[in-house]
Amino acid sequence: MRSVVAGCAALFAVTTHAQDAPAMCASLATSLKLNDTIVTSSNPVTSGQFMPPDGQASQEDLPAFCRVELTIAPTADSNIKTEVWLPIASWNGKFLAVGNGAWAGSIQYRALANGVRRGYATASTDTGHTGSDASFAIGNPEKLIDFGYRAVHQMAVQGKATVDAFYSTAPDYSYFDGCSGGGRMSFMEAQRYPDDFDAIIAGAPGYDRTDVAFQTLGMIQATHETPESFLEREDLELIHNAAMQMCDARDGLEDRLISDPVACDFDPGVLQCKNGEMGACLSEPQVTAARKIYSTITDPRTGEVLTAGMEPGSELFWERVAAREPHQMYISLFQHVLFPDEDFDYRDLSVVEHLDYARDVDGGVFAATSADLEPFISRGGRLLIYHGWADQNIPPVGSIDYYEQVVDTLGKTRTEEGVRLYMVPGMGHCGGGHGPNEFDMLSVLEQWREKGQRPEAVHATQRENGRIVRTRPLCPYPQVAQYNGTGSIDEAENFTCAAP
Ligand SMILES: [Ca+2]
Repeated sequence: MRSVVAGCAALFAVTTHAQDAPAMCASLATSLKLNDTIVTSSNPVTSGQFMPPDGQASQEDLPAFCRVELTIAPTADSNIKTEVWLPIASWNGKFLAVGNGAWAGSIQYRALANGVRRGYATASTDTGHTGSDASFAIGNPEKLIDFGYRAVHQMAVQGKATVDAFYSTAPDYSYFDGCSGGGRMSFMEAQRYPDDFDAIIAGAPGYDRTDVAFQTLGMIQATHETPESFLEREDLELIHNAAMQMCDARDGLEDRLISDPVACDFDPGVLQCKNGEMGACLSEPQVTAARKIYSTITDPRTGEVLTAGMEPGSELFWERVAAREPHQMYISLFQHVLFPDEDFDYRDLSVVEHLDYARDVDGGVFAATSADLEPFISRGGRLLIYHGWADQNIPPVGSIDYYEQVVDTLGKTRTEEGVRLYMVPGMGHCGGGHGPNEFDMLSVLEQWREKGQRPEAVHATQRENGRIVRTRPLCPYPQVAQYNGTGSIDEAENFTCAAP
């Protein structure tokens, strides 16, 4: 009987809230009191279209929501812009915060829109600066810390308080979803602030940006070693086709996907031109450059592996890192943060000369490398990691390395309780590529955290020109999708997740 009464009261409260919500939303501008935070504005937004103020793409088909703009300043040098979008009639009772790629520097309006469409009270932050490189960091150490980890934590704390103030109740669950730089934020939250979120998605986590920068800039060093070293688009296609030819069938099925690239030891030396051969072959300097891109990068003084290289199947994306000019995100790390010196030339970068210094300056501001997730998991925290095998920006094996470190630290049972890793064959950096790359990890995460259903196979879809051309299960590491032997190889139901 009590539950029926409580249910009626809750229904009444929600109905009343929807009617009063626009006025309630506007009043937050003066009534909402948050630590170290100014409520810049609070306005109801009617359903339909929202045009972001900074030139980002218009967002359509939105429900009515309350748009709260916060300026958070935990230090005198801080200026953390954060928006919280609160669905007025369609709230699902949950809070979702979203991450940013690269150096952040802008509110993620598309992700905010996606969140409120699905019913979440959704938050995004610019992490304390505007602009897409790290020049903000020069002379602003507190802003660097805001970017490194403090802004996302503040977004979690102030965002949840905003939810509580608007709906008069705390969210039932709080989630974080980020990819690339956002995946680094995901790791940072799970490691540093285990109370902020109930469960977290980390896509292509760039959790060790400083070490990876040596690898990524090492790739462009390799393709500029000599004038003959450069790999043109047709060379990348040549290498890609040879890698696919050798590695595709190794996983037991010829399907233009390499399900376990690490198991295929492809050597681009097979493409080296022989005795005056021209055309579809590589020069010796090109072979050397390609080998370096596939290789792990190590500290020659100690033999320590900094990070793995690229995997067979990723070659068509190499022109983003081994291009004419260095990858802006990674060169900005050295030019604006670590040295800083705007004239710093990537050709001068050396592990022996610069690694210790760079790690020292990083000092954990960027590096989210702690494998001790016990505080997070012991309060029910769940971490779902995914990474495309054809990622060119962040070596995919890094995600496996981290998973294994957690296993070493917490044991297999505890790790499986709180962490799941999905390697995605053929997918590039946070998407794209030539494999099934559409999947709904947020729903998977919710089933896990809220219903206790540990994720197994995750349904993934591949489209070409809007049409579904293939479905395939993604499998929790170390399992891979294996063909059952009958039926279409383009349909997920004909595959089973099993150990390779
Ligand atoms: Ca295959």
